[in-house]
Amino acid sequence: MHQIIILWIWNESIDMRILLTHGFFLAEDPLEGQVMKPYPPLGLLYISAYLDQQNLDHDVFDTTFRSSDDLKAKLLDTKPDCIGFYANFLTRINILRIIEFIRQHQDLNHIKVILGGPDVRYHAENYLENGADFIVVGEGEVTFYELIRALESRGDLKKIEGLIYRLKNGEIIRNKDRAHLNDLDILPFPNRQKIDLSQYLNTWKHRHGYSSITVSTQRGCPFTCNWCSHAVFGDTYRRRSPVSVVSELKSLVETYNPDAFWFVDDVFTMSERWIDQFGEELKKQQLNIRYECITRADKLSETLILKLKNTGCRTLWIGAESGSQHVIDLMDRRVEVTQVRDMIQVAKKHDIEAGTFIMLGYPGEKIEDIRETIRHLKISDPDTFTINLAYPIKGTRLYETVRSDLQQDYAWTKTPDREIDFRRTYRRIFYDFAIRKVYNEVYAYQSLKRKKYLDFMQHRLKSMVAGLLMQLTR
Ligand code: B12
Ligand code: SF4
Repeated sequence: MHQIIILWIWNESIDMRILLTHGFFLAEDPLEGQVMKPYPPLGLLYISAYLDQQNLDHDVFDTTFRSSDDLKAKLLDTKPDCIGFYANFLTRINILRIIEFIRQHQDLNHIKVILGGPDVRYHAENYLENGADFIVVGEGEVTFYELIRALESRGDLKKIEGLIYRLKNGEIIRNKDRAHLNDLDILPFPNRQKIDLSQYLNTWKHRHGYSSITVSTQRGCPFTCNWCSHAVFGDTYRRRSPVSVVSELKSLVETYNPDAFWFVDDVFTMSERWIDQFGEELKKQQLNIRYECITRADKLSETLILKLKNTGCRTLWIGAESGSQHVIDLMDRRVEVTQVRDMIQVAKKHDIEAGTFIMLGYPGEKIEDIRETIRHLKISDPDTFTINLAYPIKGTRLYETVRSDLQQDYAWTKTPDREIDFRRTYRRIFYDFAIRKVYNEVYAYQSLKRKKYLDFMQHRLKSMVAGLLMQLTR
């Protein structure tokens, strides 16, 4: 009898009640509310699918269409044993507030708080100091699962790769990094049935006239762009098989029938062979889709663009970030601006909507470079483009470059990285006008080309005013 009791104590393990969530509240974010292109947190749904595969019961609370009060009410109502957050730098502030709520609430402060996602690798210490218990760096599926099992059975935390945590004496333990998953096909498809995907589809349809679902086919990017965060998937390039991808697409069409897909991959055309096999598999499984993807001009050719078109690509985003080769080189983007122009033109020639991204305010960029960017946009004439101000994400080479020039009052708990300022070539306000100048100058040019004279005049006027303000504030 004695022996049985000892054995029972030895094996004692508790089932943890797990809640997976994130801290993005669409209605509380005016900027994202303007764009209104919400997508579910795919990484979280990958974790959820993996837990299901391992028969680990859990709940997912998708915050996108809810409020922070809803999440707090959910916590008070269910009192989980552990909560897993997806964190990026934009959601950090919301997540810290929720953690504070958990820590201050008597009924909740037992909860083990686990964080993963792109923001946590380089801010692990900060998060631990602000109430988190565990930080999962890199790919989260296996690490999160092993952590839960270890917590349930009081297992050895030291053995869990990819984990950072704090001992009672305050010492921070950083376990060995977990090796990247080589075979992505072993992962189950994201657990979209755990959330109400129709809210996303309806929002898209209502606002943009079509619905869209995200799918991930690759992990990692071996390129070197200085401002880009590689905190999760590193510099590798790993890809699912076309068979697996097409099977997922097919099941999504059968379940949700979206109008389009967005491949969230960093460089969709990294391998032409993969695109060929993808095309063959779509034919084999008799699937017609329409999709949008992102790539680099040096990973494109006219032949490849035609192949993309044949597989259903309707919008192709080709990154350049600047129209000035000098700035592109400073960014270590490793692409020729002329290639970008050519590929935008070729995509348009084949009736694929071409988009491009522009970043202003990169260290070393001068007013002449901004003029070059305007010229570049006029020549390449993309169907759509976005402009943002360069900001340093911790862990990137850009961050290291501007580290000593960061604004003094940068408060990690209150400032998302995109608001961090550093000493730039010109004053901060100059760039607000520069962004307006670029948009309006290019829109004016495009309006004239399309014989929309009234639009031309309006944009031209705005461009002139913005140019004047640039001169006054530089
Ligand atoms: C698609 C995408 C978007 C889409 C959709 C966002 C969404 N809801 O999914 C849109 C356009 C809306 C978007 C917006 C933004 N994005 Co974005 N986006 C991406 C992109 C290209 C793919 C994301 C993705 O689905 N990846 C695939 C999944 C499987 O990976 P994952 O989410 O990282 O998940 C893994 C791990 O992080 C971890 N994990 C994830 N969640 C959890 C939870 C727990 C508990 C644990 C333990 C582990 C864990 O395990 C997962 C599986 O291995 C990434 C780049 C990239 N390659 O990942 C950038 C990226 C995530 N975005 C980024 C940024 C900066 C933004 C914005 C802040 C930009 C802005 N507007 O200023 C906004 C934030 C919006 C928001 N709502 O939070 C940065 C994040 C940098 C950082 N350190 O925070 C990235 C990394 C781009 C980059 N290289 O710089 N984005
Ligand atoms: S910007 Fe794109 S190509 Fe450059 S490193 Fe990031 S993911 Fe790779």
